[in-house]
Amino acid sequence: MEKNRYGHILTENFQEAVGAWIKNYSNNIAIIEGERKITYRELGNLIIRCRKFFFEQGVKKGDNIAVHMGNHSEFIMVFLSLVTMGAVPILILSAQKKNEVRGIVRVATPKLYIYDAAVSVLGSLVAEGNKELKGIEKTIFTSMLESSEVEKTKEETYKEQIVPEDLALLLLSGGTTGIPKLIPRTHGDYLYNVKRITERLKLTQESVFLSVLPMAHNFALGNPGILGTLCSGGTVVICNDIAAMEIFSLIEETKVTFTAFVPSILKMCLEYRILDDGDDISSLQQVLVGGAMLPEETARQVDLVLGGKLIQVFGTAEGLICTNSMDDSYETRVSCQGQPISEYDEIKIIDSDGKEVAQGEIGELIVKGPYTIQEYYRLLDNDKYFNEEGFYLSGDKVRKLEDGNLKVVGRVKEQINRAGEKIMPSELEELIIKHPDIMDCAVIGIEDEMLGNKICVYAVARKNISLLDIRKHLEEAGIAMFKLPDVLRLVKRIPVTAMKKVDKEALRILEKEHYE
Ligand code: J2J
Repeated sequence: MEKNRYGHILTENFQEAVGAWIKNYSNNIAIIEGERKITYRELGNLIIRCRKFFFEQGVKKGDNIAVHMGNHSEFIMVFLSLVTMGAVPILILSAQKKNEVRGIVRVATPKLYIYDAAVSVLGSLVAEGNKELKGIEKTIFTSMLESSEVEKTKEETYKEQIVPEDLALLLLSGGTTGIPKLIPRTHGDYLYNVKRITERLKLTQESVFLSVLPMAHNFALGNPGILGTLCSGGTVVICNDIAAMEIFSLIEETKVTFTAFVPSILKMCLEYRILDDGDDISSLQQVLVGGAMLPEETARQVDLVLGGKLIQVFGTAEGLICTNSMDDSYETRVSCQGQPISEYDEIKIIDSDGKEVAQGEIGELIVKGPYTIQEYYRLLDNDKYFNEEGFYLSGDKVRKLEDGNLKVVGRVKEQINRAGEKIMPSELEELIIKHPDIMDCAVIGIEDEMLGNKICVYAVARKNISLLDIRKHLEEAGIAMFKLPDVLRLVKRIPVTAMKKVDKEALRILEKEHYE
């Protein structure tokens, strides 16, 4: 049913699409990595070579292939080779470790595991004689791709027909607990998603994208990221060292026009730039920021300090993407995450009984649409995440503003219930970060027999600061008494996930292990 409904817009597949990019932009530079510049024509040849190698390894259409690599041009070759032959890459973040890999392998039973020098997880799993790895026939270290003898096979002999409904890739869910869930994205839906956000952000052949975030993540890969840049004939510049100095020098050297950050990386860049504005970053037009709550205080600095326009992206690997538009006013861009990229995205904001909330009220965002999944891959308890009508329950609390833009206020599960009063951590975090002695903070609810939840602030401070100081600061900001924090924990740093998002689950565990 649903396939038919969106059939008229989900028309593409990677085999034809990538072929067209290479043909249309053959002399443009597709990738810059250090001193190396790769044209689209060269990229095309590298993909053919890589595909032949995979074919010789017995890879066929429909095979799952674990890809566990850092930010290097080989990642792009491997990804494009696999999807153009109909094989299905499982994109594992390089920072993911044994436990996660083991869980993913168990569910997806990949035929090959491809890894590079940035990860060495499999080596240690093999050494342990791990049962879960029995399903994997082969492991491939990326240097094998370069040195292989692959000239014999004729490309045409294994060109399988691919249709838009075919599975193209498996992304990992952004959850911070346990084993990530696998997100099945099809050729048609993923390319539609890439195309819509590329149009929204008006990318062209002149676009130069600095890829800082892990390429295996949906944001850097396809929103618009690497694939949006390549489908526009632009250039992807690879950054494999997440350090502000490296980021700014690459922007100057390669005249980067846009990049994508999570808030923690943005903050690092802002702090650096305020101290050292030596690099010429005048080419920068757009700074995309998403993945986690961005305090307005930080958002307001972007245009001023970095010169490019802040574009907020509220995205999910499950599908739905909302983002600001280039023509949105400054006030809009700093205060919300804009609108869905497709007019076919059906969004509802519901209360805890599942009823839609009144305009302007906060509720949980649920969504159905042409590029949003209706089930996770091989998951038994899919019912937990989708309703009977096929809506994906995002677990995010949002508010629809009067102009139709969406504003994310936090995760449903993060809401603190203190003696019946409901508090969203983001409201406190936004205010606490304005305190001159606070460098970073995260608020969580901790269990309390009397109150249900207590409000606990984790903070990185410039100097010794007390709970009383924080409460005073919040009172001066005019906040309700019941929202004043009960506990302050000063820490050296706030823990982050493999995607460098604040890891509240890690804070909850820390709280249990250290303070209970
Ligand atoms: C607050 N929370 C946000 C935002 C995502 C582009 C950008 C991000 C992702 C991503 C992505 C947020 N403000 N601006 O895939 O293509 C939180 C929400 C959401 C979850 C999804 C993309 N943007 N989030 O972050 O699948 O809680 O995708 O449900 O990793 O991140 O995480 P993930």
